[in-house]
Amino acid sequence: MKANTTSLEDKARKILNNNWIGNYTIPAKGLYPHQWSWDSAFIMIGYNHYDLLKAKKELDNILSGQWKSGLLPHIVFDSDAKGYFPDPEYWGTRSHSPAGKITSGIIQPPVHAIAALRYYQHSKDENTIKEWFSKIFRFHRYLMEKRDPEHSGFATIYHPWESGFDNSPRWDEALKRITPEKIPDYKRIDIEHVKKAQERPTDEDYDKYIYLIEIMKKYDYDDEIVYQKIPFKMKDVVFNTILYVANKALFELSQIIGERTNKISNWLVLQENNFVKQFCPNPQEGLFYDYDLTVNDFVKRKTVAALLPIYAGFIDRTIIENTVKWVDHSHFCSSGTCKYPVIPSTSLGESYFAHVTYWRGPIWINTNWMIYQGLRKYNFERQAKRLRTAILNLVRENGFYEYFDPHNGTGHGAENFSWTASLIIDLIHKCDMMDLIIK
Ligand code: 9WN
Repeated sequence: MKANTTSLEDKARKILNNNWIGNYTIPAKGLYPHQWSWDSAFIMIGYNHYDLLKAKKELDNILSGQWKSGLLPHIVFDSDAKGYFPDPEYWGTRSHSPAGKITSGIIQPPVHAIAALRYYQHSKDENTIKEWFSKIFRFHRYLMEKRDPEHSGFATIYHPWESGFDNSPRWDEALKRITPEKIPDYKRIDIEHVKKAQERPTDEDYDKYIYLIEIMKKYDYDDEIVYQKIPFKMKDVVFNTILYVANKALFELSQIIGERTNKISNWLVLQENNFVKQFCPNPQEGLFYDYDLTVNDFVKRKTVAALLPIYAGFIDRTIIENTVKWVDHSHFCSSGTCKYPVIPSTSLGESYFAHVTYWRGPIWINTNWMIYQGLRKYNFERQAKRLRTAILNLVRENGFYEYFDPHNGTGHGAENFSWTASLIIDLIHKCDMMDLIIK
């Protein structure tokens, strides 16, 4: 049966319109009243299909929060909006934030170059790409240099929030080793905005999140010192998969505007040479793992992150065939107890799987959007088609939620979530522009 995609797209556009607040789009009303970094890039990918002015403003605004060092903060705060903790003043970033802006002091995965290239493919607007290029380049240089003193080719994250997968089981062992010393009194607001507190991270998680920020504040976000002092130091496999795809996109942008590109080409070669060694201890298993620098070991957790390098598109097909066996596995919802064959954030077969708890089990649309594209890059057409149809059905039948229970598809977290809406628009259009660049 042919899906009725028109009305789904109308609904998605309406959500984006309602979350648009003048210069950018909030992720969702209530829970997230500011602008988030990787959200803005995902959101822009939806706008690229029908409103290029909004797409441009979205990226302009997130880039306006960039620090001198090149760091692109994970939140650019709306000074009028109340009701989110940690609030703008908590971060102590006034001396780093550009004039007139207040930002957080940590990063998120660098989806921006990918979104900017899509913008160009739709608009052919070279002038805007010229404006953006140097900013995005400075962010990538910050990641490839300041966040990689080991010259591995991969950025290190200092905080679970930097991964965008906040309370994923991938971070459990590392967080277990951390005992927060002095942390300020604070009040969580997030749990007031969801059906059940169980949908969000625990208070113990939050104490650790705050403790890690306290350390960064203490050293005034100085990368060299933070690198020495911070007890959470991860080569995050998803962050670095995205960084690779984004470096590819940045290279394309440089060609469009005639910039010199040696640095970017060198980054790509380094990443291609080292990726499997860094993240895949057993190519026969086909799973990719984060690497914890504090203990020098892989974090062997079966989550969607372990499948995500398919999105990079350059890894040997022989390894990726093993990865795709997991996409076809009942523990990742291809069959069995799940209503929709959409990949959950954690394998159903693991003790740490939790069906409605944020990044510990529920389905997220952005991860599936990346895997869909990865499947297409390798011509796994059957799996790609099945996944795309199932994602569209899941959202059509359950609403544009932040995340979904993999067993029955019910929505959880924030309702009318922006990146769910924007990526559904992109999926309706079959992510067609992406295929032009990444082979
Ligand atoms: C902390 C905005 C963000 C997403 C993250 C998601 C969640 C924030 C929070 O919301 O994180 O940054 O308060 O839980 O985990 O991926 O960017 O949508």
